[in-house]
Amino acid sequence: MSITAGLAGCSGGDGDGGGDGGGDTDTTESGDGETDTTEGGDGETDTTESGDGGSDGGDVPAAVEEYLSDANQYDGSVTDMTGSDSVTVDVGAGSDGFAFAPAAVRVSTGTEVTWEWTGEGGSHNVVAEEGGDFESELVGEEGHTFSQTFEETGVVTYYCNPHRGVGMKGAIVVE
Ligand SMILES: [Cu+2]
Repeated sequence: MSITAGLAGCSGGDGDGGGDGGGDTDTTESGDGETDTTEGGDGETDTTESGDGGSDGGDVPAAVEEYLSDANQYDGSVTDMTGSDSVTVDVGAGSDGFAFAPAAVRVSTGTEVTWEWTGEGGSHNVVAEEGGDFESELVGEEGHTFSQTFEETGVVTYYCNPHRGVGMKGAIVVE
């Protein structure tokens, strides 16, 4: 019972409202039980909804959240690119060219990620911080590319060496 109540509380306003209603009509407790069963159905709907919400924001690994807290072009979400064989990340994005875009991407294992230089913001490189071991050339020309294929699940964080201090950082979530 207490576990169910806890879950209902987590699912938000709907759960609370249902709980209150049940409390008012305590006299017919068996009736409440049936109502609760119905609410369980609602709960499933809520679970689906919170799952969607999770993909948008709640699913961001803490390591990504923390690493990108001061990153340019990071809006708090991880761009879902799972299911794509190849994914492109711009190098030199944003108004000043000191950003990776998207700053955070979610990919499936075996995905080839290609960083593509925009030519903006001077010379950049792509250097693994944690979860990977790679370092690209330091170049500024538009159209330069650097690719890595990620075979293992986990979080890979990386940065541009010259612009790390101004927030040119990114992350890849491999799942
Ligand atoms: Cu840079």
